[in-house]
Order: sequence, then C-alpha cells, then structure tokens
Amino acid sequence: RMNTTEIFDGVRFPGFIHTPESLKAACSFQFQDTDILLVTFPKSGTTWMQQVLSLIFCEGHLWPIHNLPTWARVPWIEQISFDSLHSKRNTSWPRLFTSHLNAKGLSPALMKSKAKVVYMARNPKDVLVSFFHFHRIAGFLPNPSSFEDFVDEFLEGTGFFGSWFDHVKGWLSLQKDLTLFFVTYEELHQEPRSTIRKLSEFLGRPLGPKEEDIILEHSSFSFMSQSNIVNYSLLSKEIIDQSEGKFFRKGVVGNWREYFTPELNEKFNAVYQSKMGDSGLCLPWTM
Ligand code: PPS
Repeated sequence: RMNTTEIFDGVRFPGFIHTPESLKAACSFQFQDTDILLVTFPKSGTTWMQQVLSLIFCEGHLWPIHNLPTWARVPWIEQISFDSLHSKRNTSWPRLFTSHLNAKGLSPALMKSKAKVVYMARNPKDVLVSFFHFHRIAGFLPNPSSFEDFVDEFLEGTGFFGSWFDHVKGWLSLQKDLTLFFVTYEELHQEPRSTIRKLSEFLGRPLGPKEEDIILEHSSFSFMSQSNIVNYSLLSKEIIDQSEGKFFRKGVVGNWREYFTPELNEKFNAVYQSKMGDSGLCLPWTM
C-alpha cells in the first residue's frame, strides 16, 4: 500500500496514510467550540505552524516540544493514525488538529461548532518546488517524471491533495462563516514576532515578551531542522528517505526563482491570473 492512491471526492490522496474510512470520518468529525484546526495545502508551512501552535499552548513547559513529534501534538484528522494519536494525547491544552482537506469536504462539520481555524498559505510557486522535492523523498508519493510535468499537474489541479487554487479560494471564501485567522508563510518568515503575537491574540492566549522569545527560538528553521523530534527523521527510510534531500530543505521565500524558466513562469502566471485574478483576495506575494 506504500504507493497507492485514494481518490476522495475527486481528489487524490496517498493511500499509505489515508483510507476511504479515515477521510470520511474526518468530514463528519465532531468539533468542539474550544478546538483549534490548522488547515493548509501541503508544503505551505504546516510543520512550522504545528510547532508554533503547540508552543503557544505549552506555556513554557517544553517537554512536549522536545519529546513529542509535531504530528502527535497536532494530528491530521484525516490520516489513519489519527485515532491512536488522538486518544493518547495530553488533554490539558485545547485540542489542536491539522488538516489538508478542502473547504468543501470539511467546512460542513466545522460549521457545527465555533472551533477556530488557522489557515496558512504560501506562494504557490514555492509550494510547488517544495512539493516537487517532497515527492522525491516521500515513499508514499510517486517520483515526478520532470519538473515541467509537475508544473502542469499543479496548474491542472490533478496532483495529490487536489488544486492549490481551489484550496485557497475555498477556505478564504469562508472567512465570514468561520472564526478564521489567515496567515501566510511569507509574513511568518518576515515578521515572526508580530505575526505570532497576532495569532496568539486570535487564539485568546496573549503572550508575555519572554514567552515570545521562547516561541521564536523553538520555531526557527535552525532549531526545528536540527531537532530529531520534528525533522521527520523518526520515520523509517521507506516512509521518508532523507539521504538525498531533507524535509527541512531550505525554509526560504522565493526559492522558486531557481527552478522556473521564464517560459514556465509565464505559463504559471497566466493560469494564476485566470484562476485568482477576480478572487478579490489580498495575497502578499508578487508572482
Ligand atoms: S507538509 O508535508 O505538508 O507537512 O509540509 P509543510 O510542513 O507544510 O512544508 C514544509 C516546508 O516548510 C518549511 N519549513 C520552514 N520554513 C521556515 N521556517 C521554519 N521553521 C520551517 N519549518 C518548515 C520546510 O523547509 C519546507 O519548505 P522548503 O521550501 O521545501 O524548504
């Protein structure tokens, strides 16, 4: 089952970590008003935000940060490991969850509660480059044939986890219906302190300056990439093989420039414009 595909509501998911049952269960999950759900398209800064969210709630007690992997602290509700991780979890924090599902699938369940949603997005060109590399190290995703083909698939929305465009537009169109905090990888990168401050206020957990320092230190790329508990080196080589490339690859804004030829960039921009041009969304990146 390592390299199988699960198609759910027209979207491809890696069958190694998803089943029809796990995906269906996520869409009818019973959220509580105190829950916090992180939603991302893959490679948009999920692990980073899982780390920030758990740091905000651990109140300076760093045992979980040093001992529990991010996926156990803020588990994906749609993955097959969810039930076992969820039942073993420390319950003194609000329940923190992650999801890569789209708004169409997950929002009906969410709207039955007042759960807070943190939606994190990243420049899709950087998402694409990061995802391309991830396909090469993740045993549960197929190796891309070429970068050009990978770009085509991304633009068509036929790759794993579906269309980036539908994901972002779908979730951001619900800003009025959900209690949603929209944050970007770019702003967390450029203004980490003020972004984390705004996020913690949204979550009702304002931080003191010392707490902010602790969070900034433990959510930095250098700390996280060197921490075996969060850098995915706990997983076997069959699942994620980091001998040829790292999960914590670069951690920068704008790395796409090293991969896109002027032709690919033009093609990407034309599709971006046609899909996002009239979205009315104010996104921080220049394409
Ligand atoms: S996943 O598989 O969807 O959970 O991947 P995700 O965590 O969303 O994305 C991985 C990319 O996020 C980068 N990353 C960071 N950048 C800056 N600072 C910190 N602390 C950080 N943590 C993770 C990681 O390096 C991947 O991006 P790329 O561009 O590949 O380096």
